[in-house]
Amino acid sequence: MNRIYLDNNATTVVDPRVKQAMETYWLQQYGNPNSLHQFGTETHPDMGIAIDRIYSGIGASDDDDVIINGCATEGNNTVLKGIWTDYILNGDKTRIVTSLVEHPSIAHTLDWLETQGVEVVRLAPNADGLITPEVLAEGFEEDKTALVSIMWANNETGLINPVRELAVFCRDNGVLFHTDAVQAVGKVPVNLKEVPADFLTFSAHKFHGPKGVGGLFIREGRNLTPLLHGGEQMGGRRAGTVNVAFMVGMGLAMELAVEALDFEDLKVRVLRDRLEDAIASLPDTLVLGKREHRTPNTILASFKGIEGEAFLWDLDRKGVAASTGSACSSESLEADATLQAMVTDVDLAHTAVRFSLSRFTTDDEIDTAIDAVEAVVERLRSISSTYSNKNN
Ligand code: 7TS
Repeated sequence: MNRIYLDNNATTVVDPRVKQAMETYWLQQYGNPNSLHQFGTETHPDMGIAIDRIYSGIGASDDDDVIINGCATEGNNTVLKGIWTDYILNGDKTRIVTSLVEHPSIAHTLDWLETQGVEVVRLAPNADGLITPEVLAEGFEEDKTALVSIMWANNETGLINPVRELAVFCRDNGVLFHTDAVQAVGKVPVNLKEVPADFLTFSAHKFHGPKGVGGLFIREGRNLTPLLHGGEQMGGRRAGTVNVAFMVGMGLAMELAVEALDFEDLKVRVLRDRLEDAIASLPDTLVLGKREHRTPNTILASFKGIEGEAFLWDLDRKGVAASTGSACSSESLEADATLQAMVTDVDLAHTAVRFSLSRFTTDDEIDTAIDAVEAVVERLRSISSTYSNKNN
């Protein structure tokens, strides 16, 4: 059975060109880039190309910093804990403003910072599921607020926040702004020349790069105490020997993802819409979030009367991989915080399933996935007493 992967918001397949570009760093160019001998220095040109690709991919300027790190979780922790150290512990601010629908790498870090005395304001999205400047204005007191951290695109719904407006609002009010752009890079244009964010995080494995490498953009002149102290790598902003292979892989993956943005917007969107239309045409089914507000690859659907986990297991047996919201919270088998914040109907929160496509998803795969979804819905509803009682 050919397996079909529709869980690209959890992670993506590495682009074969990226894998190829990384191969030389295991057995040939394995030097430490900080070493003075040739083994070390011969890695520099490729690292320079990777950095150029990354800067150009997100529209960073030469004077900005982009720290290559281990993952977006690290980037998010670096920002939040750095802000705490620099502006709350050693400053006169008290508050970090965020949303109720952030990834656990933001939400749980802020839960911990709250135990350390940080005042955390968690904004509920508006009726469209978005955090707008109007929503932000409610939790915002510029004298108290050290940082606003709002994700660019949500990993579960695909909803895209108006990040440019949020960043402008923060800049105009003299407050630092961070955005977790993990689900935006490679799906929608991310241009830091147009979006005046101070900090931005991304992760290579969400755009067909390797797992275990990410990046943190820090705009020129912004202070941020490092999370990892040690050597002088990354200009002293993140210690630890640079993983050259992964950095090179991320650089190429970024360039390829940016090149494929039009394809993402046209081809991936068409496939997504076809799957979404088929899902939405099933009885008692709901897709969350307006299409025009979402990334082109994501569907979060709720099938009334069917537990999300039961749906996934059945679908997996038919060779189709999807997920219940975020893989980072799916082990709990509970509806996660994002869904609870997004939907008022508890039933809905327990029945939501995420389908996320990529530029490697094919027409045939979508045909097969549609057949599988229809068959699973029919089977599970036929055995679900809750559903039949409600509908008789
Ligand atoms: N931020 C967002 C918005 C994410 O979607 C994820 C991963 C991360 C941060 C963490 O990235 P990492 O580089 O540390 O792995 N999101 C998901 C998901 O939705 N399902 O599995 C992982």
